[in-house]
Amino acid sequence: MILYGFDRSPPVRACLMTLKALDISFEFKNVHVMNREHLTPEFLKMNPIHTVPVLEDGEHFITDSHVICTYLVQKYGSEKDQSLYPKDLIERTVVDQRLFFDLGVLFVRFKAVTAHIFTSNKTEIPKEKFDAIIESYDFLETFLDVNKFVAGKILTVADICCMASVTSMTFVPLDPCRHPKTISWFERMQYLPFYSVNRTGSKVLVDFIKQFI
Ligand SMILES: N[C@@H](CCC(=O)N[C@@H](CS)C(=O)NCC(=O)O)C(=O)O
Repeated sequence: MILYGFDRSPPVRACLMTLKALDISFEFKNVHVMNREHLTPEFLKMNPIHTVPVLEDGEHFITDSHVICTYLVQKYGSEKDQSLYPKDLIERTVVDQRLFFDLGVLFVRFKAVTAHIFTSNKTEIPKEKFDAIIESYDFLETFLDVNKFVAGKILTVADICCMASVTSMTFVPLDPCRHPKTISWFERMQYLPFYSVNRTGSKVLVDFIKQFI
């Protein structure tokens, strides 16, 4: 099995954490987006929409981190690991909702900042983009106000995907008065054994973004 990506990318780190949580061995092939390595004919054959991560498993190429993480649990997770993507329809639907929340809200608001940095010729990042990130923290806080994890009482791939995004957005700090439950979740997640593979890439990315703030 091969994972293509680079560790500054939040979705790639979500897959790295899931692979580690499941104790799966794999090969990591660096595809550096900043060097446009995702636009080569070979990469476009694997993923025509030219995003990382891509997972190669046998003859299959699987794209989108959320899909990759749920695929990995279902195909390679032990019986105990299945709780990361519960089989119960309602529990799974809540996990899916949070995965789509990461895909459509957290990651999009993160990407609005990086897109500005890369396309605006270094002009100031508009305040609305930071406000949108704070609002996405508010949404997370409502999920975590009723449950210890983002999709319920137990850890799931939704926590892993959301964590990869939130650690990439810490150039906008969580507010202890406004987001106490999110801060507590954030701290707890960092103690989990698989978290180590998220650390370096997220720090390099956040330090890079901070230069523009
Ligand atoms: N929803 C996708 C988003 C992937 C994504 O946008 N990755 C960025 C890197 S963080 C990328 O590959 N950008 C290059 C491009 O869109 O051309 C996922 O979760 O895998």
